[in-house]
Amino acid sequence: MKNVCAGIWILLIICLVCGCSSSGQPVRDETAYQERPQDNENQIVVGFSQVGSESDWRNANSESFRSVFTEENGYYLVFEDAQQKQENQLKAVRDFILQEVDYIVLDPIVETGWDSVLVEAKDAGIPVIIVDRQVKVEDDDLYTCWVGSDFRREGRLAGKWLEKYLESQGRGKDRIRMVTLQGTPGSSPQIGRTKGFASVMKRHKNWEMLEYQSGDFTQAKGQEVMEHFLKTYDGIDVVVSENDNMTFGAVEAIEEAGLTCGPDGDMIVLSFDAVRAALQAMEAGKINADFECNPLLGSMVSDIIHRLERKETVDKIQYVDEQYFDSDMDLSAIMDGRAY
Ligand code: GZL
Repeated sequence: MKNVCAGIWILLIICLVCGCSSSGQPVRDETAYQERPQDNENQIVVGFSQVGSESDWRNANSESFRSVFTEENGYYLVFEDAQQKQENQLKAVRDFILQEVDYIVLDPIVETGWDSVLVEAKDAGIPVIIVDRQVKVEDDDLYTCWVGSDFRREGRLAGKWLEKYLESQGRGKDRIRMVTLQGTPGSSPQIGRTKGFASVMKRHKNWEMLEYQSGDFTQAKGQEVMEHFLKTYDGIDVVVSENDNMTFGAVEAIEEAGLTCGPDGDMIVLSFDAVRAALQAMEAGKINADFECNPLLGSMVSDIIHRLERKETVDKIQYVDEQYFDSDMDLSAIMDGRAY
């Protein structure tokens, strides 16, 4: 293993001298800075640039890395929370290069803007593994592989579920007025879920998408956007919300407006992620269906790194298994068996 002590100490001294911690700067996860081992030779040093901590999904995703990339498992994890700012991720990757980590793991907040920093990592001979969201780069050889969800499939599944549900309610030919709370603009889950659902919607002339607006995957923004939709449009039939935290905000706004949602409500709510709190909200009758996005990527990435350590090849694209849930299912049994 590359001895990263010198690089890290230089970086730490630079930080101390220039006082680089101010609001909006990358938030270092102090737990990642466990007592630095005298010698990293026996540890695989991994630099992980995480999007932020904007959602329940994100927290489960971060935990899946922290719980796998431990000293006991032979790793030294340098965890950087970018607070949903791409410039913080670019800085984090350059820090990792300075520290001469053995691997860089990047969850890119949006798909574009990564070419130059990935060229720098390649020139430094550091393999980059992309997780969760995807990058759009000129040369796909700039990263070793990608692990995550099929976001378009998630969107298609939501559209197909709605088709069946409306038919079952005798509303297959009704005029259906919809709104969509989108995720972070330009992120793979936003692009994929929007396009996937739209590929089903175009089969239905009676479905009308009144407006798309980004709630940036957060609960607060989701509530704000839903309040705007409720003020602007009468008779919304369906709310498509591209993650559970925006859904929690949307439900708040709907109920504060004196309306109801879910299987017995004024409007149908379709959500994405299927975190525990959302399944509990579904059990309480607030959400009709939730399309899972599996955050448990840590062990998959660790397996990839071990294969790379053994000089084995790895698949370029690796999807995680996912399903969906709706209010007709035995949700308490499902929740008992789930890690998040
Ligand atoms: C999807 C992930 C998204 C989740 C949101 O893989 O990137 O980001 O759907 C999270 O909850 O904020």
